[in-house]
Amino acid sequence: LSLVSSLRVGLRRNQFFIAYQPMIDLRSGHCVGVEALLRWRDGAGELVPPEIFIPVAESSGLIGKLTERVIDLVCEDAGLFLASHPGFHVAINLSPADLRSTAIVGMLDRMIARSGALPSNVIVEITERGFVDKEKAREVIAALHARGIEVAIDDFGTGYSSLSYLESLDLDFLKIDRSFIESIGTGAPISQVVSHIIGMAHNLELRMIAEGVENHEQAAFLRVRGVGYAQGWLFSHPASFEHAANLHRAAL
Ligand code: G
Ligand code: G
Ligand code: MN
Ligand code: NA
Repeated sequence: LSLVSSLRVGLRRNQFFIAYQPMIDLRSGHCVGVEALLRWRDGAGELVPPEIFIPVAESSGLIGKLTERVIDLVCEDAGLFLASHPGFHVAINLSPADLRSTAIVGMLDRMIARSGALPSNVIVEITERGFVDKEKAREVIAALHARGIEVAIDDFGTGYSSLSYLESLDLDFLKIDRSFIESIGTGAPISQVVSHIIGMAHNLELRMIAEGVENHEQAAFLRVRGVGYAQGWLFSHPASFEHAANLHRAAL
């Protein structure tokens, strides 16, 4: 069976689920949201990494169905909690193809209507990887903003034409890629880049979410430079939604 047909089977047989990685407010240390990370346990019971199946879904045209499934799963797992926690965020990863039409806006509208969540509960993460139609992307982002849904640029600095995208798209958050966070405190040339990215985000008035924070030194470095939010193994691995909800409740 090809990977594409296995993906189709996986959709039919509900082999997909979401791991939620807590997002921490670096000033308070509280869990203020999650990123939804798609997981696939295939017919043989193996966990297939998203780095393998997302590109296949993208190139085969299945990604729209997969994104729709992610939104449905988030609604099931988190809908009730979101409806009663207006300040809590759930970040959903979109593929570049999801920004080629406004269908994604309808999917998110339905999720919000069904769950009673507020648009302000939702962040969508976009990536410049494979971006084609920038005008359409701007239209989709404008429609999301009109509802109060915020937009983050993911994997920043790992793609190409990053700077021109930052300037020309109306964004709310910049996610600092793990590859930059790893370099903090190592003295490696790349470690200089983190400070530049942070300065640039401040200039553009973008809030920041650091990815892959693994130790206190990295967290402190980011906090003193005004990075608001972080994810990473220092705080929590991706886990069940309940795990993140408990972290949030524990902080209250
Ligand atoms: O935690 P993890 O190994 O799952 O993430 C691997 C990559 O897969 C990340 O780049 C992440 O952005 C991507 N990814 C995870 N979930 C989704 C999803 O629901 N949709 C898309 N398009 N990408 C995802
Ligand atoms: O959407 P994105 O490209 O950011 O996907 C995040 C990926 O990074 C996921 O695969 C997730 O499991 C992984 N990850 C999350 N936190 C850490 C961390 O602290 N260290 C490392 N090495 N990987 C992490
Ligand atoms: Mn992401
Ligand atoms: Na990323």
